Amino acid sequence: MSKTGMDLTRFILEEERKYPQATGSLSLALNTIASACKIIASHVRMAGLVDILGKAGKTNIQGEEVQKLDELSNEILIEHLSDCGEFYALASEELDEPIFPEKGKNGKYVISFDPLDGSSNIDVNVSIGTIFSIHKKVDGTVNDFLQEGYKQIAAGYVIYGSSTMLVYSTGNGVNGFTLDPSVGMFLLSHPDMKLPEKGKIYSINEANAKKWDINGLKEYIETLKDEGYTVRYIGSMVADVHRTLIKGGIFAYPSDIKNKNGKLRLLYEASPMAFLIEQAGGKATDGKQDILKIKPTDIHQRTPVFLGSKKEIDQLMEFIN
Ligand code: AHM
Ligand code: MG
Repeated sequence: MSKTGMDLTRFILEEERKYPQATGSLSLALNTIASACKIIASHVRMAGLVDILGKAGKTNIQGEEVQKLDELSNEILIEHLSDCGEFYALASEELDEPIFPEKGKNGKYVISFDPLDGSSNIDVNVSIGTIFSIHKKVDGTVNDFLQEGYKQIAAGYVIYGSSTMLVYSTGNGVNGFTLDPSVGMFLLSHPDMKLPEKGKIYSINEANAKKWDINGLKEYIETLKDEGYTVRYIGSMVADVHRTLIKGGIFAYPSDIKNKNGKLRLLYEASPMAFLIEQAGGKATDGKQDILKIKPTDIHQRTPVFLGSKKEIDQLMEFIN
């Protein structure tokens, strides 16, 4: 029977039933993320009214302090994830150090997240998103976060676009759910997402081309042009990766002479997206090795990112290595 239309909570429970030893911890964790992101989505929908209702740092017409949307999203996630008791520790792009919530003392998992990625796009009404990555707690120290991406228990993102979608994987394929705003439920709209073997789009900030320091990268991009590819670059990783997941092709944020490790963060941007792309049949590399094999040394470390359809990534590797 097709599961299309099934609501996320039921889908998560049905997945859990496949594992008789499951305790329900991961299901609660995933449902908590979904709930927090629904609240973030409702704030994102109001973003255009900020000038009317009050600007960040000022008070709104109710006399309340208006927060920046990325800070607000961070607080919403911290509050929900801390309260659910399943997370021993939380690491956020917005925080220098991880948080160890009181209620998560017995939690089995740690989570890294980017609460509102691409937030420079808010002012122009372009899609933004939340990205998350879950690992098992191993020793209760910062090492819990410094595990390779292939050890992720679950990873996903929520895109706040023309509709709000939650896309996630627990290592058993990738499924996408669209928020039905009339009932406030995420419904399965994109079951078992798979990238095409080859796409027609490349996505890279080509304005940086003169600074790229990777031999062969410019030639590779020129070859794609000769082969009839088109370019799409939103500048919002969630949106660019979401399109790549559906239409294939390549998304890249390489290193350059100024940013030796690129711009994107390994733990809560590159690694969860690489997990999803690989689960959907694509590939993800830093140009030398599989992103999921990188052993992190720092919570906020950066990495070059190349991800997408097999054909494009294989061809890229021939050019740059
Ligand atoms: P942010 O976490 O500060 O929002 O920055 C990350 C964003 C990504 O969403 C996007 O892929 C990238 O920055 C775009 O960078 P650029 O404007 O340099 O092309
Ligand atoms: Mg970000």
